[in-house]
Amino acid sequence: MSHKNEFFPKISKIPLEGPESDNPLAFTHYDENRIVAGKTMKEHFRFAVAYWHSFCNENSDPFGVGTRMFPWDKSSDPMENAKYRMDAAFEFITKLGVPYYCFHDRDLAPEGDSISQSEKNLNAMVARAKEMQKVTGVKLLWGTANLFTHPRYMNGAATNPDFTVVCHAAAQVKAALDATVELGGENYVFWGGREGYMHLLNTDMKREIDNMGRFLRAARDYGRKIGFDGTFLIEPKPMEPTKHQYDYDAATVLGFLHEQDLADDFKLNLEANHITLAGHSFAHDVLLAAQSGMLGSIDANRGDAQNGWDTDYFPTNLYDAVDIMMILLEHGGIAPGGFNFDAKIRRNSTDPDDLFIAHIGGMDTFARGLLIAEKIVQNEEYKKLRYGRYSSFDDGPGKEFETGKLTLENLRELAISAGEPEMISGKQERLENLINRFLR
Ligand code: XUL
Ligand code: CO
Repeated sequence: MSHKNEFFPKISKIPLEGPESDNPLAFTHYDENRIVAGKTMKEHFRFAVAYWHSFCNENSDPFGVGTRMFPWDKSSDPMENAKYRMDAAFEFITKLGVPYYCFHDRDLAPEGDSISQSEKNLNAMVARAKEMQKVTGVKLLWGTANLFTHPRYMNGAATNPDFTVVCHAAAQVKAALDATVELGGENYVFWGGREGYMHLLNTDMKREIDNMGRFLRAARDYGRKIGFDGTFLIEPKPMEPTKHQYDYDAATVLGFLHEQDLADDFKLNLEANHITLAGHSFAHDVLLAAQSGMLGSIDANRGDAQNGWDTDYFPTNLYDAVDIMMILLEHGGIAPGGFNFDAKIRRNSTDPDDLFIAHIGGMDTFARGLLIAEKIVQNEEYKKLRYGRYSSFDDGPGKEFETGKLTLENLRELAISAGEPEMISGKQERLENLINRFLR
């Protein structure tokens, strides 16, 4: 990295110091080479830094202007600044020691006055990113297109009632797919921020949802044509910025993918705060997707129990991390997805080291979660209480039922011969106490 563009000069590579360390700029638990359940921590998490929150978001809110200082905003030329920003991003990512990053097209390069100017800007920054990936070894977890900031998308992108807007969205997705392929991106994300409605009275819901399906099939076909062999991901969210978003939650998106003939190419990118906004626990949607073979990737962050919006806090809840890592250990892990920190430091976190501290906290939380989860999933009492409950389906008529061999009349006969079932406790409190014992 060239010295003149060093943006975090007081911070060097974040070291691992272990659980006893009080150094805020060191890892306590994340040790990328440590083997847990047959894989290194680096492979378990495939952590990624989100370009938009970390390098583009000045932390303005509806009541005030941004508070973050961006030393990389040095020039009056937006393309020059995009280059400085990229230097800052790769410096940060390598000092933190994270293997991946994720971007929107507009995070990398400013929009131009025309589609071809925007494509030119993006291509120039992609060439630069490719070079920096080569030098640093940092890789692209996923790319995406920002189809929500520009005023033209106020009524939606793929679901816009105006066909011309749909075409503009397609042009942007085409360029973002080209960029993702050029940079070796392992996944491509669709987050439909404005794919929903503000009021049903001016909305033909079925037509909009079908147009979204057509749009995604066209994007998939183009991606496969240009050699993208990674996973396409949809990131559910129930609302914000729309009143109601069509990709509401994992179950809704799974239904949509099957109905729209997209289930072979698409999986889910699940974000903690989006799931809790939909009224589920983080673990609920992750488990649902994992058990359906549709878990693609995770946007790691956290909401606030007192707020009804997308606060995007950095994830520090150990209990949640344990839940998620138990699911991943029991269902084959997250690859080729990863854990992308779609999280932002608070508006009043204004020191340059706050961005490091926030990511270190998130990584250590999940690393601790993994170490604890590994012990829990091997615990005989846990296994018996959770899975042993279903032993009546393991053989005999229960197994015949699960293999589709019994009719409703058969089941009635079996009920009569078995008599009244025994009361079998669900042991919820015992399980909760058991988990807490491992969290000590
Ligand atoms: C918005 C959000 C997005 C997506 C990518 O809530 O999560 O940043 O992850 O567009
Ligand atoms: Co996200």
